[in-house]
Amino acid sequence: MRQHVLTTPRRARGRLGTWALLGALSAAALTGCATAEDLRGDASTGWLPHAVTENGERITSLWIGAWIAALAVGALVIGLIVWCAAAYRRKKDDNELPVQLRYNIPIEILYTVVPIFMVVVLFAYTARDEAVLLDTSKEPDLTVNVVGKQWSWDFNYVEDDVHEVGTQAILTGEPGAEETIPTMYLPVNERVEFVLTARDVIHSFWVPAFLQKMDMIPGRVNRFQVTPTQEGTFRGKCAELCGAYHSQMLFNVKVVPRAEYEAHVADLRAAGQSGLLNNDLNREDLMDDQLRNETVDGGN
Ligand SMILES: [Cu+2]
Repeated sequence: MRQHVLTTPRRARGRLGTWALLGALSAAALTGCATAEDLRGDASTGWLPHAVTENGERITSLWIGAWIAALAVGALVIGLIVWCAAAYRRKKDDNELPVQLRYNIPIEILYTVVPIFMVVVLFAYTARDEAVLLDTSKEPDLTVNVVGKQWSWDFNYVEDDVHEVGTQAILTGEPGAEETIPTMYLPVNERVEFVLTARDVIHSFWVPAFLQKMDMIPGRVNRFQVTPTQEGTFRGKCAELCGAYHSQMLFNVKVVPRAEYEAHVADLRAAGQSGLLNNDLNREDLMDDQLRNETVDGGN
């Protein structure tokens, strides 16, 4: 009894410590994902981040609809399995094999038609939304050519004819490291077209708060348009494993009033960042040049 009294508090303390550690770990994990505005989703968004673009509502309802359909099908299937196992379980006096059935045409038709119907429904909703999300037929208010490179981002503001060269984030955990991450400025409530290209390998342009991402493929041009509707600073990252420092391929997006955007463009121009960066910086071209030079040298 005495021993019990002695050991209980220690065990309780140990458990408390475990919970505190778990709490601290999950807090660290969660704050790592959250954006500056804390857009963390809840039940109303199906735990997606709260959207900050015009497309957000459409994407969120596609997501929630897909989950409702998946959960309903899951509940039905698991329910049938449990019911089947319970209702047809081996009874006390069952000593023989049950009647063996096969080639039940109605059931075979049912389990062929129902999955096809499910795929058609999911496909139809996805196609309907994708047609809108990937529509680039409207004239954008501004165009930003985002160039992915190992392991950072270049931004070409096409209409304003200025650019920004990003350098890789060195995340030390020290204050000030965040400021070294390239930042894209976008005017609020204006339609922007992202023209996505890559200098070396495949990257993926992802602003989690926009709920959209798209691959950046060397030698190809991908594009999509969004209209940010909420001011703030949002995080961007590469979503395609692209080498050793993929995790530090980060950027920020600042959605600001038009005047602030124009001030930023003026700052870039004042810093001598006029004109657009071109494809000469692409590694493929550099490699081609090197190869050509070597061939020429070899011939001499
Ligand atoms: Cu990348």
